[in-house]
Amino acid sequence: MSHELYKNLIGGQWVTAKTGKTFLNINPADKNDIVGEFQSSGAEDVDAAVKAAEAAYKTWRLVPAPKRAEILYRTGQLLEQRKEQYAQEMTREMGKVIAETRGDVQEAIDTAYYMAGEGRRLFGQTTPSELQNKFAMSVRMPVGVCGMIAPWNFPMAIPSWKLFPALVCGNTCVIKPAEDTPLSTFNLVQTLIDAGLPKGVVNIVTGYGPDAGAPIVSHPGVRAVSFTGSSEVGRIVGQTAAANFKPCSLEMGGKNAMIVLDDANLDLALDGAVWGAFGTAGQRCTATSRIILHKKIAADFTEKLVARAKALKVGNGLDESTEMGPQINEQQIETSTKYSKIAQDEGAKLLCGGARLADGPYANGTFFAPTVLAGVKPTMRIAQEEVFGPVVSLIECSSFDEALGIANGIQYGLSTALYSRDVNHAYRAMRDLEAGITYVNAPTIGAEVHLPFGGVKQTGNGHREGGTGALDFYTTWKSVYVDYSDKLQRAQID
Ligand code: UN1
Repeated sequence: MSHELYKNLIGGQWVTAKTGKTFLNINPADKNDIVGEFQSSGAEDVDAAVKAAEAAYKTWRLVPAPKRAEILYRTGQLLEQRKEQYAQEMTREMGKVIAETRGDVQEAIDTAYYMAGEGRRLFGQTTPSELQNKFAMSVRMPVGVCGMIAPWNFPMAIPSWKLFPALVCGNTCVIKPAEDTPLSTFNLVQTLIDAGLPKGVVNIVTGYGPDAGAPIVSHPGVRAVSFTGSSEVGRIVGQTAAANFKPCSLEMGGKNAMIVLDDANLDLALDGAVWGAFGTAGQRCTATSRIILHKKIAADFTEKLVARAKALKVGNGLDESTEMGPQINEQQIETSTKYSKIAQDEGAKLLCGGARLADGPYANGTFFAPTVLAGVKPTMRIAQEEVFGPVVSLIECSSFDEALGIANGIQYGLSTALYSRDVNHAYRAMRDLEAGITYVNAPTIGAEVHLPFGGVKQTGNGHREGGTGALDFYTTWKSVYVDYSDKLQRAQID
């Protein structure tokens, strides 16, 4: 089967990498289906992309923000028209089911409209001056060239969280999509171009992280870095950025807990657990990977969850009736297999799954069976470490206080959920769960783009994507004083 060759986008031109090397983008549901061939870029390619972004910045920063926003509105409209095509292509490269890839494109559409609205706000502040006939204000200024490193699990939504706020604020960008899912970033950026984005404002460089991502982080021309991925890589990105005094936004791992108390609506909690743990085949940083069950309802809930997990239809995500697609690649299969084994070695009980699906329709893909582990203790590795697969651990508790302690007893703090009918419990969850996101009577996944997204502890470094937090990252405050007294006025002295 022939496939298309994609090139880097630098200064509005499609160019091959200086390395002369390429890599293949493979459909995880069918390894014989090659989605495309992409450039394996290196430092030289990154340097050219940064220079193009620096050149474009000179004019882009002067385009009025409402005009920059018009391009985002048109991008939103075009994405609506192209939603089905882009969703199909995303399922082909990433594997998640078509309903979810439509949702991924929808998240980019929502972000386009939300950030376009900011073009007519981008509010600053006026503040009284301590001196007469002097005016003081703080205005948001763009940062400059922003470097972006995106993950494979939300191949269009997450690049849109990074690109759209950066653009409306007047920055130019160099983005490196994940190696497993570059096509969706190409589709997103092509849409921006079709909507009127000038040349060089967004540049794409594809390739392997250490070769193409690292030079973005360390390049002196890149003024801010936004990274979504593992905590392991995020630590390196953060340290490199810090060594160069660059603002750096890190969104990393999770080990998200759902607490189900004995006063919960159990059917609702069950629906939430299935969606939270097995949606996107567990490959969300917000995925439910620990379910903390009150012992009074544990047996009943466990039995029903296992029945639901076993009944899930796993397969090619392009089939509308499929409920769970493949894992992204062999490495993720290895991780899910390894952790299923570690859990059992630690004393957990495997109730279903725990292994790759390799027969018949699964033979050419990277499919893993929905996995439920019971009898998990909070200190076990399976309860502490991120798997990023369809593997969920059940932990029993005797009280709400104990559940809160277990939920908080990890290094991560992204998303959390509580199922309870008691309003007092709901407010305590809001206050006491150590996480960037808490849901009450809803699963740990499904954040909306106009609210801050991010986490505490080793999940992030304090920045937020989504909401106005994104504007804080992609702008820098400038304080401006205008003295109209026609004389020297000395602050703190006169
Ligand atoms: C991620 O898992 O990296 O909240 C992002 C959610 C989605 C975004 C997840 N809207 O589950």
